[in-house]
Amino acid sequence: MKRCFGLLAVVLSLAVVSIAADAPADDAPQADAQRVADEKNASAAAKTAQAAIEKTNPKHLPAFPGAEGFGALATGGRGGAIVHVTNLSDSGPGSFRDAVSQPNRVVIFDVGGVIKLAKEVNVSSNITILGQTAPGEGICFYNNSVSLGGQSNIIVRYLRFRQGIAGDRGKKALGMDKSSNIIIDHCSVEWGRWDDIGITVGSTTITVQNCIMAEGIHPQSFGALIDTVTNVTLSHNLWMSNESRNPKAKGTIQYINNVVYNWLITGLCGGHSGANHSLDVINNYFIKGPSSNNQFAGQFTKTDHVYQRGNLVDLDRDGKLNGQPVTEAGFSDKGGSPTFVKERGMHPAIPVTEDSAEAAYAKVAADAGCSLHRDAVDLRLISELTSLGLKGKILAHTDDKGEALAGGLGEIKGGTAAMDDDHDGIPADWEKVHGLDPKNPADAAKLDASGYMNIEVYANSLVAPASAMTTK
Ligand SMILES: [Ca+2]
Ligand SMILES: [Ca+2]
Ligand SMILES: [Ca+2]
Repeated sequence: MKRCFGLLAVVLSLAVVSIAADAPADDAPQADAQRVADEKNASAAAKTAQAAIEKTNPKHLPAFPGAEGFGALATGGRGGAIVHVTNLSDSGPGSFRDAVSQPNRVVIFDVGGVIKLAKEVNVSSNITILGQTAPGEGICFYNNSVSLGGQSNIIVRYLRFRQGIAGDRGKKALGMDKSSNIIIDHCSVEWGRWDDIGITVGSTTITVQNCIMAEGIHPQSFGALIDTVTNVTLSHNLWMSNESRNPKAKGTIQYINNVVYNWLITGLCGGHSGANHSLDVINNYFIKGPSSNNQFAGQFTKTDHVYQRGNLVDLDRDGKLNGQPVTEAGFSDKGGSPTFVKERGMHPAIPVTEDSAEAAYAKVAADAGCSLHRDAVDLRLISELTSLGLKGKILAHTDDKGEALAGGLGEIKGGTAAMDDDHDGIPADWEKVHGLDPKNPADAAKLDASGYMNIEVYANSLVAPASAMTTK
Protein backbone atom coordinates (compact mmCIF):
# COMPACT_ATOMS: atom_id res chain seq x y z
CA MET A 1 0.00 0.00 0.00
CA LYS A 2 2.81 2.36 0.98
CA ARG A 3 4.61 1.53 -2.25
CA CYS A 4 1.47 2.33 -4.25
CA PHE A 5 1.23 5.68 -2.49
CA GLY A 6 4.88 6.39 -3.25
CA LEU A 7 4.38 5.64 -6.92
CA LEU A 8 1.24 7.74 -6.96
CA ALA A 9 3.13 10.64 -5.38
CA VAL A 10 5.85 10.41 -8.03
CA VAL A 11 3.25 10.32 -10.84
CA LEU A 12 1.38 13.25 -9.29
CA SER A 13 4.54 15.30 -8.82
CA LEU A 14 5.63 14.66 -12.41
CA ALA A 15 2.18 15.71 -13.55
CA VAL A 16 2.43 18.90 -11.53
CA VAL A 17 5.76 19.77 -13.18
CA SER A 18 4.32 19.32 -16.63
CA ILE A 19 1.21 21.40 -15.93
CA ALA A 20 2.64 24.76 -14.98
CA ALA A 21 5.91 26.37 -14.12
CA ASP A 22 4.35 27.87 -11.02
CA ALA A 23 3.44 24.51 -9.54
CA PRO A 24 6.69 22.55 -9.35
CA ALA A 25 7.17 19.12 -7.84
CA ASP A 26 8.00 20.48 -4.41
CA ASP A 27 4.51 21.94 -4.07
CA ALA A 28 3.09 18.42 -3.91
CA PRO A 29 2.37 17.27 -0.33
CA GLN A 30 5.12 14.99 0.92
CA ALA A 31 4.32 11.53 2.21
CA ASP A 32 4.18 11.79 6.04
CA ALA A 33 6.92 9.22 6.72
CA GLN A 34 9.28 11.00 4.33
CA ARG A 35 8.44 14.37 5.90
CA VAL A 36 9.19 13.13 9.44
CA ALA A 37 12.47 11.59 8.25
CA ASP A 38 13.47 14.81 6.44
CA GLU A 39 12.71 16.94 9.51
CA LYS A 40 14.72 14.61 11.75
CA ASN A 41 17.67 14.63 9.34
CA ALA A 42 17.57 18.43 9.05
CA SER A 43 17.62 18.81 12.83
CA ALA A 44 20.56 16.39 13.16
CA ALA A 45 22.44 18.26 10.40
CA ALA A 46 22.01 21.55 12.29
CA LYS A 47 23.50 20.03 15.46
CA THR A 48 26.46 18.60 13.52
CA ALA A 49 27.07 21.98 11.86
CA GLN A 50 26.99 23.77 15.23
CA ALA A 51 29.46 21.29 16.73
CA ALA A 52 31.80 21.87 13.76
CA ILE A 53 31.68 25.63 14.37
CA GLU A 54 32.52 25.27 18.06
CA LYS A 55 35.52 23.15 17.09
CA THR A 56 36.89 25.30 14.24
CA ASN A 57 35.84 28.75 15.46
CA PRO A 58 35.39 28.67 19.25
CA LYS A 59 35.89 32.46 19.54
CA HIS A 60 33.10 33.09 17.03
CA LEU A 61 35.22 35.31 14.74
CA PRO A 62 32.95 36.49 11.90
CA ALA A 63 33.85 35.11 8.46
CA PHE A 64 34.69 38.74 7.60
CA PRO A 65 33.68 42.12 9.04
CA GLY A 66 29.99 42.43 8.22
CA ALA A 67 29.26 38.68 8.14
CA GLU A 68 25.90 38.08 9.85
CA GLY A 69 23.33 35.41 10.46
CA PHE A 70 23.60 31.64 10.70
CA GLY A 71 26.45 31.24 8.18
CA ALA A 72 28.59 34.02 9.65
CA LEU A 73 30.91 31.74 11.62
CA ALA A 74 32.33 29.84 8.64
CA THR A 75 36.13 29.86 8.60
CA GLY A 76 36.50 28.63 5.01
CA GLY A 77 40.10 27.92 4.06
CA ARG A 78 41.62 29.99 6.89
CA GLY A 79 45.01 28.52 7.80
CA GLY A 80 45.30 26.65 4.51
CA ALA A 81 47.08 27.33 1.22
CA ILE A 82 46.55 30.48 -0.84
CA VAL A 83 45.76 29.46 -4.42
CA HIS A 84 45.78 31.91 -7.35
CA VAL A 85 43.38 31.75 -10.27
CA THR A 86 45.70 32.90 -13.06
CA ASN A 87 43.55 32.43 -16.19
CA LEU A 88 39.94 32.37 -17.40
CA SER A 89 40.14 28.78 -18.68
CA ASP A 90 37.40 26.28 -17.89
CA SER A 91 39.89 23.76 -16.48
CA GLY A 92 43.56 22.94 -16.07
CA PRO A 93 46.36 24.57 -14.07
CA GLY A 94 45.51 28.12 -12.97
CA SER A 95 41.77 27.71 -13.60
CA PHE A 96 39.02 28.35 -11.06
CA ARG A 97 37.83 24.75 -11.41
CA ASP A 98 41.28 23.52 -10.45
CA ALA A 99 41.63 26.03 -7.59
CA VAL A 100 38.46 24.85 -5.81
CA SER A 101 39.04 21.15 -6.48
CA GLN A 102 40.84 20.60 -3.15
CA PRO A 103 39.85 21.63 0.40
CA ASN A 104 41.66 23.94 2.83
CA ARG A 105 42.36 26.74 0.39
CA VAL A 106 41.94 30.49 0.12
CA VAL A 107 41.26 31.23 -3.55
CA ILE A 108 42.23 34.63 -4.99
CA PHE A 109 42.15 35.99 -8.53
CA ASP A 110 45.06 37.43 -10.54
CA VAL A 111 42.70 37.95 -13.52
CA GLY A 112 39.28 39.46 -14.12
CA GLY A 113 36.67 38.70 -16.78
CA VAL A 114 34.29 35.94 -17.87
CA ILE A 115 34.99 32.29 -17.02
CA LYS A 116 32.94 30.20 -19.45
CA LEU A 117 32.15 26.90 -17.77
CA ALA A 118 31.87 23.79 -19.95
CA LYS A 119 30.15 21.89 -17.14
CA GLU A 120 29.18 22.43 -13.50
CA VAL A 121 31.98 23.29 -11.06
CA ASN A 122 31.98 21.37 -7.77
CA VAL A 123 33.58 23.36 -4.95
CA SER A 124 35.36 21.51 -2.11
CA SER A 125 34.88 22.04 1.64
CA ASN A 126 36.90 24.45 3.84
CA ILE A 127 37.32 26.99 1.05
CA THR A 128 37.33 30.79 0.97
CA ILE A 129 36.74 32.36 -2.45
CA LEU A 130 37.63 36.08 -2.49
CA GLY A 131 36.19 37.46 -5.72
CA GLN A 132 37.01 41.04 -4.71
CA THR A 133 40.73 40.33 -5.26
CA ALA A 134 40.15 40.13 -9.04
CA PRO A 135 41.36 43.12 -11.05
CA GLY A 136 39.17 45.11 -13.45
CA GLU A 137 35.45 44.54 -13.13
CA GLY A 138 35.89 41.19 -11.38
CA ILE A 139 34.80 37.67 -12.25
CA CYS A 140 31.69 36.24 -13.91
CA PHE A 141 30.93 32.52 -14.23
CA TYR A 142 28.88 31.92 -17.35
CA ASN A 143 27.30 29.08 -19.37
CA ASN A 144 27.02 26.67 -16.48
CA SER A 145 26.47 26.31 -12.76
CA VAL A 146 28.54 26.19 -9.58
CA SER A 147 27.67 23.69 -6.85
CA LEU A 148 28.59 23.63 -3.17
CA GLY A 149 26.58 20.40 -2.83
CA GLY A 150 27.56 18.05 -0.03
CA GLN A 151 30.23 20.47 1.23
CA SER A 152 30.75 22.51 4.38
CA ASN A 153 32.57 25.54 5.76
CA ILE A 154 32.73 27.84 2.73
CA ILE A 155 33.05 31.64 2.37
CA VAL A 156 32.12 33.12 -1.03
CA ARG A 157 32.33 36.86 -1.81
CA TYR A 158 32.00 39.26 -4.74
CA LEU A 159 31.34 36.92 -7.66
CA ARG A 160 28.79 36.67 -10.47
CA PHE A 161 27.07 33.36 -11.08
CA ARG A 162 25.20 33.57 -14.39
CA GLN A 163 24.27 30.12 -15.53
CA GLY A 164 22.52 31.13 -18.76
CA ILE A 165 20.56 29.12 -21.31
CA ALA A 166 23.64 27.03 -22.22
CA GLY A 167 23.54 25.55 -18.70
CA ASP A 168 21.87 22.35 -17.55
CA ARG A 169 18.09 22.64 -17.47
CA GLY A 170 17.64 21.12 -13.98
CA LYS A 171 20.40 23.10 -12.22
CA LYS A 172 20.54 26.31 -10.21
CA ALA A 173 23.13 28.97 -11.08
CA LEU A 174 24.48 28.45 -7.53
CA GLY A 175 23.41 25.28 -5.76
CA MET A 176 23.70 24.09 -2.17
CA ASP A 177 22.33 20.62 -1.50
CA LYS A 178 23.17 18.91 1.80
CA SER A 179 25.54 21.83 2.45
CA SER A 180 26.44 23.50 5.76
CA ASN A 181 28.32 26.38 7.43
CA ILE A 182 28.35 28.62 4.37
CA ILE A 183 28.18 32.37 3.81
CA ILE A 184 27.52 33.90 0.36
CA ASP A 185 28.12 37.67 0.35
CA HIS A 186 27.83 40.32 -2.37
CA CYS A 187 27.26 37.91 -5.23
CA SER A 188 25.11 38.37 -8.35
CA VAL A 189 23.19 35.18 -9.06
CA GLU A 190 21.25 35.47 -12.28
CA TRP A 191 19.83 33.63 -15.28
CA GLY A 192 19.41 30.37 -13.36
CA ARG A 193 17.48 27.72 -15.27
CA TRP A 194 15.77 25.83 -12.45
CA ASP A 195 16.15 28.59 -9.85
CA ASP A 196 18.79 31.28 -9.50
CA ILE A 197 19.95 29.83 -6.18
CA GLY A 198 19.09 26.66 -4.30
CA ILE A 199 19.54 25.64 -0.66
CA THR A 200 18.03 22.21 -0.53
CA VAL A 201 17.36 19.07 1.41
CA GLY A 202 19.39 18.71 4.59
CA SER A 203 21.27 22.00 4.19
CA THR A 204 21.85 24.02 7.35
CA THR A 205 23.60 26.99 8.92
CA ILE A 206 23.83 29.20 5.84
CA THR A 207 23.70 32.96 5.14
CA VAL A 208 23.01 34.59 1.77
CA GLN A 209 23.48 38.36 2.26
CA ASN A 210 23.87 41.46 0.07
CA CYS A 211 23.23 39.42 -3.08
CA ILE A 212 21.11 39.82 -6.22
CA MET A 213 18.95 36.91 -7.35
CA ALA A 214 17.39 38.01 -10.63
CA GLU A 215 16.02 37.12 -14.05
CA GLY A 216 15.60 33.38 -13.80
CA ILE A 217 15.25 31.95 -17.30
CA HIS A 218 13.48 29.08 -19.08
CA PRO A 219 12.17 26.62 -18.00
CA GLN A 220 11.36 27.88 -14.46
CA SER A 221 12.33 31.56 -14.04
CA PHE A 222 12.31 31.30 -10.24
CA GLY A 223 14.42 33.01 -7.57
CA ALA A 224 15.21 30.26 -5.08
CA LEU A 225 14.06 27.00 -3.64
CA ILE A 226 14.98 26.82 0.06
CA ASP A 227 13.75 23.35 0.92
CA THR A 228 13.87 21.23 4.10
CA VAL A 229 16.61 23.31 5.67
CA THR A 230 17.40 24.58 9.14
CA ASN A 231 18.93 27.87 10.20
CA VAL A 232 19.16 29.80 6.96
CA THR A 233 19.56 33.62 6.93
CA LEU A 234 18.56 35.67 3.87
CA SER A 235 19.32 39.35 4.44
CA HIS A 236 19.77 42.54 2.43
CA ASN A 237 19.23 40.73 -0.89
CA LEU A 238 17.53 41.96 -4.05
CA TRP A 239 15.10 39.50 -5.63
CA MET A 240 13.83 40.80 -8.93
CA SER A 241 12.18 39.81 -12.19
CA ASN A 242 11.71 36.20 -11.12
CA GLU A 243 8.28 34.69 -11.82
CA SER A 244 7.94 33.39 -8.28
CA ARG A 245 9.89 31.91 -5.33
CA ASN A 246 11.67 34.95 -3.96
CA PRO A 247 12.31 32.46 -2.37
CA LYS A 248 10.08 29.47 -1.70
CA ALA A 249 10.72 29.10 2.02
CA LYS A 250 10.55 25.59 3.47
CA GLY A 251 12.36 25.13 6.77
CA THR A 252 13.56 27.51 9.52
CA ILE A 253 14.49 30.69 7.70
CA GLN A 254 15.26 34.31 8.60
CA TYR A 255 14.13 36.76 5.91
CA ILE A 256 15.33 40.23 6.90
CA ASN A 257 15.81 43.49 4.95
CA ASN A 258 15.25 41.95 1.51
CA VAL A 259 13.86 43.89 -1.44
CA VAL A 260 11.53 42.04 -3.81
CA TYR A 261 10.79 43.73 -7.15
CA ASN A 262 8.81 42.82 -10.25
CA TRP A 263 7.58 39.30 -9.43
CA LEU A 264 5.08 37.83 -11.85
CA ILE A 265 2.95 35.28 -9.98
CA THR A 266 4.10 35.49 -6.35
CA GLY A 267 6.82 37.38 -4.46
CA LEU A 268 7.74 35.59 -1.23
CA CYS A 269 6.38 32.00 -1.20
CA GLY A 270 5.48 29.90 1.84
CA GLY A 271 6.36 26.23 2.18
CA HIS A 272 2.79 25.08 1.65
CA SER A 273 3.44 21.46 2.59
CA GLY A 274 2.72 18.97 5.37
CA ALA A 275 5.99 19.84 7.13
CA ASN A 276 6.26 22.56 9.76
CA HIS A 277 8.07 25.67 8.60
CA SER A 278 9.21 28.72 10.54
CA LEU A 279 9.83 32.05 8.82
CA ASP A 280 10.85 35.37 10.41
CA VAL A 281 9.84 38.09 7.91
CA ILE A 282 11.30 41.39 9.17
CA ASN A 283 11.65 44.86 7.58
CA ASN A 284 11.49 43.78 3.93
CA TYR A 285 10.28 45.94 1.03
CA PHE A 286 8.00 44.48 -1.67
CA ILE A 287 7.71 46.70 -4.76
CA LYS A 288 5.40 45.97 -7.67
CA GLY A 289 6.92 46.15 -11.17
CA PRO A 290 5.54 46.18 -14.71
CA SER A 291 5.19 42.36 -14.70
CA SER A 292 3.63 42.04 -11.24
CA ASN A 293 0.20 41.23 -9.89
CA ASN A 294 -0.60 42.24 -6.30
CA GLN A 295 0.45 38.89 -4.78
CA PHE A 296 3.70 40.03 -3.14
CA ALA A 297 3.47 37.06 -0.75
CA GLY A 298 1.51 33.82 -0.99
CA GLN A 299 1.42 30.02 -1.16
CA PHE A 300 1.23 29.84 2.64
CA THR A 301 -0.71 27.31 4.66
CA LYS A 302 -1.25 26.62 8.37
CA THR A 303 2.02 24.65 8.69
CA ASP A 304 3.91 27.87 7.81
CA HIS A 305 4.62 29.62 11.14
CA VAL A 306 5.29 33.24 10.28
CA TYR A 307 6.54 36.12 12.45
CA GLN A 308 6.20 39.38 10.54
CA ARG A 309 6.88 43.00 11.40
CA GLY A 310 8.19 46.17 9.78
CA ASN A 311 7.51 45.04 6.20
CA LEU A 312 6.35 47.52 3.57
CA VAL A 313 4.64 47.00 0.22
CA ASP A 314 4.43 49.52 -2.64
CA LEU A 315 1.87 48.51 -5.27
CA ASP A 316 1.12 51.80 -7.03
CA ARG A 317 3.93 51.80 -9.67
CA ASP A 318 4.21 55.58 -9.51
CA GLY A 319 8.01 55.85 -9.68
CA LYS A 320 8.17 56.82 -5.99
CA LEU A 321 8.98 54.78 -2.91
CA ASN A 322 5.85 55.20 -0.81
CA GLY A 323 4.85 51.78 0.51
CA GLN A 324 2.27 50.85 3.10
CA PRO A 325 2.74 48.52 6.09
CA VAL A 326 2.21 44.83 5.27
CA THR A 327 -0.65 43.34 7.24
CA GLU A 328 -1.27 39.67 8.02
CA ALA A 329 -3.91 39.60 5.29
CA GLY A 330 -1.15 40.29 2.75
CA PHE A 331 0.21 36.76 3.23
CA SER A 332 -3.08 35.11 2.24
CA ASP A 333 -4.16 33.92 -1.16
CA LYS A 334 -6.82 31.53 -2.38
CA GLY A 335 -4.61 28.61 -1.30
CA GLY A 336 -4.58 29.61 2.36
CA SER A 337 -2.88 31.62 5.09
CA PRO A 338 0.03 31.02 7.45
CA THR A 339 -0.16 30.60 11.21
CA PHE A 340 1.12 33.89 12.64
CA VAL A 341 3.31 33.79 15.75
CA LYS A 342 4.06 36.64 18.18
CA GLU A 343 7.79 36.06 18.74
CA ARG A 344 10.59 35.74 16.24
CA GLY A 345 11.76 32.15 15.96
CA MET A 346 15.47 32.48 15.18
CA HIS A 347 18.46 33.96 17.02
CA PRO A 348 21.85 33.29 15.37
CA ALA A 349 25.03 33.99 17.38
CA ILE A 350 25.79 37.00 15.15
CA PRO A 351 22.40 38.61 14.49
CA VAL A 352 21.54 40.53 11.35
CA THR A 353 21.87 44.30 11.81
CA GLU A 354 18.26 45.29 11.19
CA ASP A 355 17.53 48.35 9.09
CA SER A 356 14.10 49.80 8.47
CA ALA A 357 12.54 48.65 5.21
CA GLU A 358 13.30 52.09 3.66
CA ALA A 359 16.95 51.96 4.74
CA ALA A 360 17.23 48.38 3.47
CA TYR A 361 15.96 49.53 0.06
CA ALA A 362 18.63 52.26 -0.06
CA LYS A 363 21.40 49.84 0.94
CA VAL A 364 20.32 47.17 -1.52
CA ALA A 365 20.05 49.69 -4.38
CA ALA A 366 23.54 51.00 -3.59
CA ASP A 367 25.36 47.84 -2.63
CA ALA A 368 23.68 44.48 -3.44
CA GLY A 369 25.35 42.00 -5.73
CA CYS A 370 28.92 41.95 -7.01
CA SER A 371 29.08 45.66 -6.33
CA LEU A 372 32.75 46.49 -5.89
CA HIS A 373 32.49 47.16 -9.64
CA ARG A 374 28.94 46.77 -10.90
CA ASP A 375 28.90 45.53 -14.49
CA ALA A 376 26.41 46.47 -17.23
CA VAL A 377 23.93 43.71 -16.34
CA ASP A 378 23.69 44.69 -12.68
CA LEU A 379 23.63 48.41 -13.52
CA ARG A 380 20.65 47.73 -15.80
CA LEU A 381 18.89 45.71 -13.11
CA ILE A 382 19.43 48.45 -10.53
CA SER A 383 18.14 51.10 -12.96
CA GLU A 384 14.99 49.00 -13.36
CA LEU A 385 14.61 48.63 -9.59
CA THR A 386 15.03 52.32 -8.98
CA SER A 387 12.39 53.14 -11.61
CA LEU A 388 10.05 51.93 -8.82
CA GLY A 389 7.46 50.27 -10.98
CA LEU A 390 8.14 51.69 -14.40
CA LYS A 391 10.86 49.35 -15.75
CA GLY A 392 11.82 45.64 -15.59
CA LYS A 393 10.61 42.49 -17.27
CA ILE A 394 10.30 38.76 -16.78
CA LEU A 395 12.28 36.88 -19.44
CA ALA A 396 9.79 34.89 -21.49
CA HIS A 397 9.85 31.09 -21.71
CA THR A 398 11.61 30.87 -25.04
CA ASP A 399 13.83 27.82 -25.15
CA ASP A 400 16.75 29.06 -27.17
CA LYS A 401 16.81 32.73 -26.19
CA GLY A 402 17.30 32.80 -22.41
CA GLU A 403 19.38 35.78 -21.29
CA ALA A 404 19.56 37.14 -24.87
CA LEU A 405 16.06 38.44 -24.15
CA ALA A 406 17.68 40.75 -21.60
CA GLY A 407 20.49 41.84 -23.91
CA GLY A 408 23.00 39.12 -22.94
CA LEU A 409 26.16 39.30 -20.91
CA GLY A 410 28.03 42.22 -22.45
CA GLU A 411 31.64 42.94 -21.57
CA ILE A 412 33.36 42.50 -18.22
CA LYS A 413 36.69 44.28 -18.28
CA GLY A 414 39.64 42.22 -17.07
CA GLY A 415 41.84 45.09 -15.90
CA THR A 416 45.44 44.78 -14.74
CA ALA A 417 46.57 43.35 -11.41
CA ALA A 418 48.53 45.63 -9.05
CA MET A 419 52.30 45.13 -8.68
CA ASP A 420 52.94 42.11 -6.43
CA ASP A 421 56.67 41.23 -6.66
CA ASP A 422 56.61 38.33 -4.20
CA HIS A 423 53.43 36.96 -5.77
CA ASP A 424 51.70 36.34 -2.42
CA GLY A 425 48.45 37.95 -3.57
CA ILE A 426 48.93 41.20 -1.63
CA PRO A 427 50.10 44.18 -3.73
CA ALA A 428 53.51 45.53 -2.76
CA ASP A 429 52.17 49.00 -1.95
CA TRP A 430 49.59 47.61 0.48
CA GLU A 431 52.23 45.42 2.15
CA LYS A 432 54.49 48.46 2.74
CA VAL A 433 51.71 50.51 4.31
CA HIS A 434 50.54 47.65 6.54
CA GLY A 435 53.87 46.44 7.91
CA LEU A 436 54.24 43.35 5.72
CA ASP A 437 57.28 42.43 3.60
CA PRO A 438 56.79 42.91 -0.14
CA LYS A 439 59.75 40.59 -0.73
CA ASN A 440 58.45 37.76 1.48
CA PRO A 441 55.81 35.51 -0.07
CA ALA A 442 55.18 33.71 3.24
CA ASP A 443 53.50 36.54 5.15
CA ALA A 444 50.18 36.57 3.28
CA ALA A 445 49.22 33.22 4.80
CA LYS A 446 50.16 34.17 8.37
CA LEU A 447 47.49 35.00 10.91
CA ASP A 448 47.14 38.66 11.83
CA ALA A 449 46.51 39.68 15.47
CA SER A 450 42.85 40.02 14.50
CA GLY A 451 42.65 36.27 13.85
CA TYR A 452 42.34 36.60 10.07
CA MET A 453 45.07 35.63 7.61
CA ASN A 454 46.89 38.65 6.17
CA ILE A 455 45.44 37.82 2.75
CA GLU A 456 41.96 38.07 4.33
CA VAL A 457 42.80 41.37 6.02
CA TYR A 458 43.89 42.70 2.63
CA ALA A 459 40.79 41.35 0.85
CA ASN A 460 38.51 42.71 3.59
CA SER A 461 40.16 46.14 3.23
CA LEU A 462 39.13 46.27 -0.43
CA VAL A 463 35.45 46.22 0.45
CA ALA A 464 35.07 47.15 4.10
CA PRO A 465 34.26 50.55 5.55
CA ALA A 466 37.35 52.14 7.11
CA SER A 467 36.03 51.52 10.62
CA ALA A 468 35.99 47.77 10.04
CA MET A 469 39.57 47.50 8.74
CA THR A 470 42.23 45.94 10.89
CA THR A 471 45.94 46.58 10.59
CA LYS A 472 48.98 45.24 12.33
CA1 LIG B 1 5.16 53.87 -5.24
CA1 LIG C 1 52.99 40.86 -2.23
CA1 LIG D 1 54.60 39.58 1.11
